[in-house]
Amino acid sequence: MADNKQTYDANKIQVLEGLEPVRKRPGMYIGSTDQRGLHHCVYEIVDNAIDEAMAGHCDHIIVMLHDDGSVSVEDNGRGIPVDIHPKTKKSALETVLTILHAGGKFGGDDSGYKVSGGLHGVGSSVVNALSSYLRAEVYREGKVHMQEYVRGKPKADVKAIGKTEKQGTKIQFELDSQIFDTLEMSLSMLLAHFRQQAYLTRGITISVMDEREKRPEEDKNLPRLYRFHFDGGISAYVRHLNHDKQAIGDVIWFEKDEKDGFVEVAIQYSQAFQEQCISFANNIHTIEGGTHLTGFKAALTRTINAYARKEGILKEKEENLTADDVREGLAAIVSVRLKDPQFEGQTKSKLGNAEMKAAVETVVNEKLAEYMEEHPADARDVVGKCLLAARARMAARAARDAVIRKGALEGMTLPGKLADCSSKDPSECELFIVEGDSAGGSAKQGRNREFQAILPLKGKILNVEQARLDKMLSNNEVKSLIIAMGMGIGEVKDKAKLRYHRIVIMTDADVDGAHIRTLLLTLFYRYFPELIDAGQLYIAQPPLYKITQGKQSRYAFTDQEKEATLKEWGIGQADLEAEGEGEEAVTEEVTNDEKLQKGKKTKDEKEADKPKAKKANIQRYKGLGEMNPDQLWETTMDPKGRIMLRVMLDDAEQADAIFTTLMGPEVPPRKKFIQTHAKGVKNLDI
Ligand code: 2B7
Repeated sequence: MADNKQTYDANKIQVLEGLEPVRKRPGMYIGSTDQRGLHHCVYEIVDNAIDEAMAGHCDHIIVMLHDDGSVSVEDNGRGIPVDIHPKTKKSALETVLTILHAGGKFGGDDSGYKVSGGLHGVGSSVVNALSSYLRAEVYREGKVHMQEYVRGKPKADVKAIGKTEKQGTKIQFELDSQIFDTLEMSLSMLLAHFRQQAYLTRGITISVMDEREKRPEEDKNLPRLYRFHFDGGISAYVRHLNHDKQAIGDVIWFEKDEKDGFVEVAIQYSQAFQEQCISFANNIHTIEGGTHLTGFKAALTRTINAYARKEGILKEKEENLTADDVREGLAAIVSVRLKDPQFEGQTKSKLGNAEMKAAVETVVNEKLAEYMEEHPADARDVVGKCLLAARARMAARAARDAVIRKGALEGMTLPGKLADCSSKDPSECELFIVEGDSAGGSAKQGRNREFQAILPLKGKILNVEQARLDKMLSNNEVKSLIIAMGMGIGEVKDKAKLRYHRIVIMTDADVDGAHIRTLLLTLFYRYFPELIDAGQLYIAQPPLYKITQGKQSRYAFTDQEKEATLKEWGIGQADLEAEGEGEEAVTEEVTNDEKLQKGKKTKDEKEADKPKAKKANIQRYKGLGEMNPDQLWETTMDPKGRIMLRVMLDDAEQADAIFTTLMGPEVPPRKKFIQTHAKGVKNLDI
């Protein structure tokens, strides 16, 4: 009896846990308190609406970014119940929003594993805890019910505030500046997520509206209204992934309920070389893959080999196609739903449930074989593509082996133009990849040689999107970079040997610089994605302007910052030197000697020393080489003052689409991209 009582109490305590722990350790619940965590909160609320949709009660979700900084999410589901819950003596609505681990208790029908998201319904209370204000409205049985909260605490009981014909739930919340480092949402990142979620739940509509007056730089050119609706679900997703590639056959789609979970797969081949397999467990993007993906790959290899043998396309003496061969040019979505997903790995984005390997394998073996039987023409084209990949692989391997054997990488001495740092502890070392010798010179003199290494690259590097590994390795710029990084590439890659834990791309703020940056990003995205996943790749942000007035001067990193400074210092057009040369006053070019002489004052700095009434001057930096080493250090390289963008692959397939468009062999889509984005290119230097 005593035991029983204890268990009962323990259960009760667990069920009734309040929200204090969430505010104390927000990272435990939402991962982080940076922008990612901020977005995560929006996703948690939307996940509940998606669950309601997956239960078959809701088909439209509206997400709004309001001008006051709040976000609202509305669905047309059944509405969260508002009647009093017997245990908590509070309304179900209040219970869902104020009690941790209350999730699932009000699910009504036991929908089992048909859930999205990671927090299983505790998400709403977590978001409530982290919001300085939250307002819930429930439209149910003809009435509007409402409750407001401040930092998770109800201001009053739920009350009926009016009548309505509507059904559903609306939650509006303002995340708490006491908790988050930033409150600025990135529309582009939210959109990528909602688009993905809409693909995964076919038939639902997710509308997104951005009503903010002040928008972050990256959102400035985006429309304010979006509507994601895909009747084709993940088939449409695959079609989207291949939209500018040359497809081979139709999208192959199938789904099946297995005893351990639900499996849905869509695949389509194209003439591309790269593969794109994106996997999900309960709508969560499993970036690191896991058992479901392993099962998929195994079944794909097995089924295609079996078919090729049976049809005599693969001769008796020929070797089997490898797993890599059957994935060249493959776009695939693997989506599973299961009761108790276990997420493992560095970023908790790898599915660990062993039973899902067999589940996916069984379904794909059965359904893919069936499809190939029924569509022999497509099946032959697919096998043909895989055979081509196999032949290319064998040829490339021979070539690459020769390159590697010749010692192109291993045991090769560091490239001569690398100015290495003195520290040998990779965790504190940084490698700056700099465009051109003159910028390289400034960087070499300006750096802290203790932990910063400089690798100047000359001119255009190879476009790796269109080259195979063996050709890539014969390109000197690429080779220098790979040797400098020290971790090898392809089959001989070993991340433990990476010599710098931060890799920084530092290019000019002009069109050439942007091109080189894209080429480098393509190289990293295709061949070193683990560095991007680990957050070790950065883009340096050199200033665009230096504004000087009298003795004071300031750097501006964007046009907005420049304008703000001019305003703050009361500088009008008339106060600028060298008027009449377009919008900005252009100063004389700084000579090379001045650039390279460390510490020596540049002409305009000397000018600035002279007492002058109000005359002001704007120096526009066209390239890194125009900055003297001190300036480059102070503005761009000094860890204390610099701003660097971390390259992230939150939206890997979007990046893939951009790389394919910009770097791939097809000209028309590239032209289109450049035209539609040309407006966004500022400071176009021609
Ligand atoms: C596990 C908890 C969180 N819930 C319900 C019912 C409907 C419902 C919800 C929701 C986000 C923003 C607008 C069930 C489930 C709570 O119990 S949560 N709709 N939408 C939502 O949060 N949207 C429900 C059974 C019968 N009637 C209603």
